[in-house]
Amino acid sequence: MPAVLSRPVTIVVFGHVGNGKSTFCNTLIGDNTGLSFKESAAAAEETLETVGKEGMFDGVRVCAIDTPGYGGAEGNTAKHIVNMADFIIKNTDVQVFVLVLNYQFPRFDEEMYRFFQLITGMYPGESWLNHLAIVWTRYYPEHSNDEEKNERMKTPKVGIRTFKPDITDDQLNAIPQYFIDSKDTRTPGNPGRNEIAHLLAWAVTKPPLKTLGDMRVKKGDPIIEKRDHEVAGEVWETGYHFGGHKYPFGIGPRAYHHDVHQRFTKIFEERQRQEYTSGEPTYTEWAQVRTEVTERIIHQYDT
Ligand SMILES: Nc1nc2c(ncn2[C@@H]2O[C@H](COP(=O)(O)OP(=O)(O)OP(=O)(O)O)[C@@H](O)[C@H]2O)c(=O)[nH]1
Ligand SMILES: [Mg+2]
Repeated sequence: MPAVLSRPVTIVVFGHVGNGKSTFCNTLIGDNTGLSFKESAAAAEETLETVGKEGMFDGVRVCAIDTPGYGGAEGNTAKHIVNMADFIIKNTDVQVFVLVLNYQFPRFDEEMYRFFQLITGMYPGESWLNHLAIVWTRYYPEHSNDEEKNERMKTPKVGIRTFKPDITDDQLNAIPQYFIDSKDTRTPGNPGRNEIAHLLAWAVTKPPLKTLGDMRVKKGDPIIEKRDHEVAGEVWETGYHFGGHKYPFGIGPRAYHHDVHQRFTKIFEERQRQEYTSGEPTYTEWAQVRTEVTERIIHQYDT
């Protein structure tokens, strides 16, 4: 057996919630049942713990480390991220990081920058970006073309340049990008498998990244310290209700027996305020959480 196979190629898989990290990890370790790493069902059942598992992909030993996705509803609290950082820091075999992006919904946002900062903080003496690859999931070749593919490939480049403005074009172009549809990559002969084989051939050449060993996530790392809700206030709407329809007050048919004055209160609550150990708080978008309706009969007709 070649020396290179005596230990598994060790890969950390990260990216936004639901982009297909766990599914990809299962493919990487040759688990066609999809049971090794918990894949989310239609609605959501996210990976919350960082887990590493070993298996084989076409004769290559692989250790895949699955992480909780960024941007989860509430699962991704500081606790899970600290766990993940701890797990990765202690694993001195990590060779490469794979960022999983969704071909159907490309994005590289602020949350991603924090993840990049976090990883940068783990490998102080290393240019870990040389150990980074991109895997695009939900890539359906029959519904795409080269132009679109090239557009997609710019997304992480633009993002990474924003994160690290002094990165050169050559460095950015050296970050390999692969395209798969995880629904098919478990079928032998699928082009996605070829992409993964290329990814592994690249990963195998990367020596393990050197961490600071038992380094703890230090103050100044972008870890969420505090998270709380802020309430924006309330928006009031009054209306008139008849036969299941709503009309602005004063317009609409008169009810046969009674008019009902209905007051809708839309409560625009909740944006989340997050405070990082490193500095400024950030906010999520305002989200409307509920509508309250109160009713009062304002006129009772004689029958
Ligand atoms: N068609 C298609 N579906 C995919 C692909 N990758 C993932 N999915 C589906 O997307 C859903 C989410 O996949 P997961 O692997 O659980 O995603 P995840 O990134 O691990 O999600 P979290 O753990 O919640 O962050 C599952 O229903 C997968 O079957 C893909 O390449 N093509
Ligand atoms: Mg998952």
